[in-house]
Amino acid sequence: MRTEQPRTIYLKDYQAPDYLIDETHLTFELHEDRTLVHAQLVMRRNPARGSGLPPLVLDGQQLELLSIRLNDRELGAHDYLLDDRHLTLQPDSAEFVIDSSVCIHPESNTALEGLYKSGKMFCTQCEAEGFRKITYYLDRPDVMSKFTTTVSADRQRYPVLLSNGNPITSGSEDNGRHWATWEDPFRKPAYLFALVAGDLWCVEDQFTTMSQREVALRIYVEPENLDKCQHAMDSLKRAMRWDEEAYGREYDLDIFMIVAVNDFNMGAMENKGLNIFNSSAVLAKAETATDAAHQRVEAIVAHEYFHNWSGNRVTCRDWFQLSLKEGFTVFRDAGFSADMNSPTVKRIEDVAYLRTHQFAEDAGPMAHSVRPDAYMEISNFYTLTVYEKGAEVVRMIQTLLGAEGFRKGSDLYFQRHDGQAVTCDDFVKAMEDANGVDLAQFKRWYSQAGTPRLEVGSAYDAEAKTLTLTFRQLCPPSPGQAHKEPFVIPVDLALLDGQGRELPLRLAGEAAASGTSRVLAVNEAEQSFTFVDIPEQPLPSLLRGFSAPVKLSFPYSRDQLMFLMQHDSDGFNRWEAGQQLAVQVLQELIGQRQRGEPMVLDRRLVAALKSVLENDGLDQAMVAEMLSLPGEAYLIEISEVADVDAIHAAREFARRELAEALFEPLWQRYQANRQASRQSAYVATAEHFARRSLQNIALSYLMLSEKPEVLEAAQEQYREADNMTERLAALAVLVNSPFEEAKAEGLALFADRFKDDPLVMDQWFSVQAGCPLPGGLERVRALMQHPAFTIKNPNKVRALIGAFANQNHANFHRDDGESYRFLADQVIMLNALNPQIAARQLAPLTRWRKYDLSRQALMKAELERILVSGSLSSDVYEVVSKSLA
Ligand code: 0A1
Ligand code: ZN
Repeated sequence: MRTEQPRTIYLKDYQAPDYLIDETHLTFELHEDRTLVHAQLVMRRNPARGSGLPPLVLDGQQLELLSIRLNDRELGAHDYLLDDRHLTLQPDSAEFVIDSSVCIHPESNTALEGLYKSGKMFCTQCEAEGFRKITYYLDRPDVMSKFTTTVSADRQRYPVLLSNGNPITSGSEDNGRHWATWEDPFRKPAYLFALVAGDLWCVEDQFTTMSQREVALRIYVEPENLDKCQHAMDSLKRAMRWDEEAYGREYDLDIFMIVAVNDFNMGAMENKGLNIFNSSAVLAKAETATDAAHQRVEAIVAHEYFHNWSGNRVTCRDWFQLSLKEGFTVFRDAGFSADMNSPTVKRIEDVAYLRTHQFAEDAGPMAHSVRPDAYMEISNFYTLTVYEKGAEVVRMIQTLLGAEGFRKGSDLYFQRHDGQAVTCDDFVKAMEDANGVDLAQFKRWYSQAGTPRLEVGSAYDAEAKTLTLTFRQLCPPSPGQAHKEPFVIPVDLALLDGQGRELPLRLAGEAAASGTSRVLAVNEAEQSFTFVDIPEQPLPSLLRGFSAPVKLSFPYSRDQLMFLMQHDSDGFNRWEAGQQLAVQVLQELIGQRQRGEPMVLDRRLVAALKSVLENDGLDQAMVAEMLSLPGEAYLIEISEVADVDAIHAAREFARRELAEALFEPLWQRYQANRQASRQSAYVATAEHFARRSLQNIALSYLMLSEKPEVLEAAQEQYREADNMTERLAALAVLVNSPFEEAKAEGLALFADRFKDDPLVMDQWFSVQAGCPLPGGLERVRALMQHPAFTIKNPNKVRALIGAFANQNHANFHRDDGESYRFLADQVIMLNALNPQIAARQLAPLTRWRKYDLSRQALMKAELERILVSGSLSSDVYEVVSKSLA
């Protein structure tokens, strides 16, 4: 916490460290009321920085210094400078050893950064700058050191003592305490350090690597969760095999451990050999976790595992390079999930998420490039832009180079930079060198923020049999970047004839046609491409698979979109055509509503979804995706000024009309799938996910009919389901329905059954927080008093406050501003407890420019109130001040 304004750190100021730390020897004495940390650092002058001996400036925060030695000399207060962020001393030789002892207080650490307690266990979170809350250190990712760690604690309370690397020795003391020493043979930055101590049980397995080494796999949990680890373990083994096959990456230690903790700011953390997970990202079994949760566990387990190469073996030089590891690793985990499930469905989900949330970030006051060039608080830059857009940038490189060229590039990258801390430029350079290409212009994706718009026009010349596509790209200004240079935009496309067949593609000037789909690299502000030998006016299928993170516009008519929905050979674009059709129809309804006219649904949307529902040849997951109307958040994102009430009313109206018109086919699909669910036990496979997702979306439409047979079906599904996917979906439709009695009964039964399972109670909170019926704020306030709620647990905050502010648009944007006031109150409270979570919960208020003037004023007033509310963390200060600027 601070009163002065936080400093801005700039990429252009980067300098290599003055000193290096070759070895780090840590000893932790864990006690209930304090922890003693002794650190021995074997250091030397960085030869790359010249020969003099500048002062050594160690990072350290919230540490009580007990003693410090330089070589064998105990230093007194006059030998060093100490402030609340640094300890500065003067080395007298190029090689030296520092010994420090500090006292810290994990037992009262509510920020969950550094060493803290989650329930009864000790654990750490050091990325990005948490290690400086553990000991005095050069806490920056380009300082890599070999760590040995000894942990000592009470044997009864903390029978399990873990750290990175391999266990070396352990022993007991007479006083009821015991200790263990771990050694990590790989040099690593401090942000990858981890320690865990607790009464943990583990599920064990083994993996044989591609060079036949045996690796012990362990997932540590509290005893009540032992039965929820199998899915994560299976996912881990699949991920290890996949990384060998897809990237040639083998695991490198003899043991790989995952620990589940209940209190965690993010999803999980890739600490070397000792991944620490938010329990929500590792625990899953049919009865307590939905299909979506199972898929999230599979993806996050893989993500953290993949970091062992993209992040740990090759790490970041500085935090501006965060996307080097995060964008690449998200890209890698997406490839894995695509291969394990349905690639098209995975792509649809990722794109829907990106367009709704990352595009909004890119258009807001916190917009930044994939490689930012300035920050106040690095924790604020674990963003959708760095992660999700960063992954899109890597994906575009692959699209431009082809799968083989990309693999050559990644092989070169890992080989060239193993053991180093490098930059996004180094990554791109490896791609260039392995393929003999120049990606200089492409690199603007790393430095320019904002979402480019790509406007495409087409002109068919029937006489010359040519089709000319004209591309115009423009990227709106973003904070600090008024003008943007043209991007390289890979546009994957095909041209479809009247039967929906792909035409052979030959560009003017080319000797012969090659293939029926191809990638054009659009790299100028305005540019045309002419295809020859085109026998009839074709319909272009553009940006297939969403080949670039841009806002595409092409003047498709609704009939053309319906044609693409049926015929496009690119599955993603079939879905996309349906979404665009729905957007057009919904925007028309929104307009009618705003003008006070009766809303009239374009029946073409009904016809289109009817044929989707009746198409037995379509993958059920695709049917479910195509039935899902664009979400309110997406409709808000694409509005100039978002009229939340009209958006909500129009979408609900469309859903009701569709439910009525399509009742029969929905009911058939529902019953067939529910029947199949009844007949087979739960399995977490793509086919079963697909079946249940169609079943549940059908139920949510059917329920709008308010017919007694549907209510009965929902209640039956709720009571009889053997899995959380069906049970929660049934609860959600009850909660969102007018059947007060059924709703109250469902909620009470659920809470009673799952009151002791915090992750299930999170889902119970979320379903209610997201309910758009009037009175949402009052319901959320009441739920905050529920015994299962605590503001100190980030999952609870996200489940209740986050779900309300981010998903319940109708209630969050009520016109008296009371929900804004509520959110600001929570942010002020969280600021003192957990700044990272406080800053994240703020996001919906920062989007004030999207709304009408009256709401803008109300939202800004709350931001201003936060700004003057007292000692703000750098996390909250940065977000509030930038969003008011
Ligand atoms: N590197 C982790 C994410 C992570 C980042 C910061 C954290 O604490 C502030 C925790 C986790 C990942 O990408 O999975
Ligand atoms: Zn990551």
